[in-house]
Amino acid sequence: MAFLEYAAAPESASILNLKAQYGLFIDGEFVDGHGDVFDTISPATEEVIASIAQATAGDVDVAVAAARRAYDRVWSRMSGSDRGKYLFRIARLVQERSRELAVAESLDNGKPIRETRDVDVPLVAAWFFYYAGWADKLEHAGLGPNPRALGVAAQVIPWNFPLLMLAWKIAPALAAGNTVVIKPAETTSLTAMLFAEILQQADLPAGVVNIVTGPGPTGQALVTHADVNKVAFTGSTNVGRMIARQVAGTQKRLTLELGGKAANIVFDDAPMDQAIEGIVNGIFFNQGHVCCAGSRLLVQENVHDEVIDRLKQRLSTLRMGDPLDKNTDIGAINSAAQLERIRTLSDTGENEGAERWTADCRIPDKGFWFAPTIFTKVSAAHAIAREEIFGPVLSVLTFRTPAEAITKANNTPYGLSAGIWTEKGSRMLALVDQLRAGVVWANTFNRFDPASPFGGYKESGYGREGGRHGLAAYLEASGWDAPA
Ligand code: TAP
Repeated sequence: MAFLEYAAAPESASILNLKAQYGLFIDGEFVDGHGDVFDTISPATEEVIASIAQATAGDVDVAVAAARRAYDRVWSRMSGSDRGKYLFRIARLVQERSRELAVAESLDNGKPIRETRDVDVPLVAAWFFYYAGWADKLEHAGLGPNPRALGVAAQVIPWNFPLLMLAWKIAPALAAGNTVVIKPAETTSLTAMLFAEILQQADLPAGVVNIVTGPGPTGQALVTHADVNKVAFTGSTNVGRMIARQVAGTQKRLTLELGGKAANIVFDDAPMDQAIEGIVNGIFFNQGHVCCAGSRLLVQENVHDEVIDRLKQRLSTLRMGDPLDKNTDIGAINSAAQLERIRTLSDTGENEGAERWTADCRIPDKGFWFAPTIFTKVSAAHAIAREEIFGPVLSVLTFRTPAEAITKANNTPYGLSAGIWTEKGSRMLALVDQLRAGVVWANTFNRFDPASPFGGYKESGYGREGGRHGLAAYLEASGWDAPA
């Protein structure tokens, strides 16, 4: 059955009022910068959306100096309640411009408009509302009686949730009293530019947030800058390792949110209708470009065939196609490079002996697409069971006993998240204690809330984002009593 459809660009794109070219956002203004420009394209059509400035090391210098000035002269002297007012204002402006932000994010990233409209953008607003509430209550965060801001925070984010990752970084940093220089990923800088417009609308004092666009070396210039007090990085484990080496022995504090290879564990007593939806959401939400994606399905042996049959049926009803069409379930892969990585790892899976299933589909001529894929007969030694694919590819392994499920789930260098599907509350609690994962979902998956801390164990990084734990990353705290 053919389930992939690609519609012509719908009208929703017309609500955007984009500029042909975006500069850097430094000291409250868009400036040209001293580097080249690069094109940001729609991954669904490969059409150029806008061109964006590439910050040089000199531009990064200017941005850090602006953030330092804003910290010394304005932000560090402002009361928490006044800082909170700015954050509330930003949250409300995000809500006001939510439709536009959702369309721009889908256009630039390739993710379906239903997700940007219902998940990404509402969560961006929720993050600013949540941390706005903390700005005048820091002494109650359990971080000691008089927690102080660190100073200038350098933040580098990936392309999979461009605006949401920006909110996860900027909201707690500002609430805690820091100023920011942030670098979005090269392929998804567009919504950061719209966010800069929102900062101007909110009258945020100049220099409190600065946005430097460009590729990896721009990020490197930022995180290695001598006048930065804090580095917060979300991205691949390899780049995270490099940054940790560069930051070691300096004044900078560091938090890392890195990769994952989560186990989604389905027991034979699971509420099966919910579990099937949870597996689909776990790995096919956002085309699998999710650090906490449930990319390893661990299914109890006696229900393996039933689960796989039902999954195939469910996937055959999904629509892959135009990200701006609200009937689309699965959008485009973010870049040609990421598509190549997904293809290579999937081919390796097949060559190593796993069984590949892909639903019948028609792939558009233009753009970057990868049909949802399931691999069965996967063993723990296979590359597709070990390496993060970061795409719509599910690797299925089996287990017989809970102990075997735990062993297999923990058999990964990563430790970001995990899922459990069972009717037994006692089993959930026992497993949660034994799973080496920062977040464990039970009978649900991919749920996010600003009040809930998120972060990894092992090679998935360190530090937590979200909740009052997330404030700790941006405060010099004394008398820290670890929040329960
Ligand atoms: P990376 O290649 O690591 O890129 C992340 C960011 O770092 C991008 O802005 C990138 O710039 C920049 N960068 C690249 N080289 C750098 C360097 N030497 N110094 C400083 N910055 C540098 O990862 P990605 O491909 O964008 O994202 C996918 C990875 O991120 C996956 O492994 C995924 O699991 C992880 N991720 C983790 C989380 C959490 S919360 N744990 C969330 C999302 C993604 P350019 O993109 O412009 O090159």
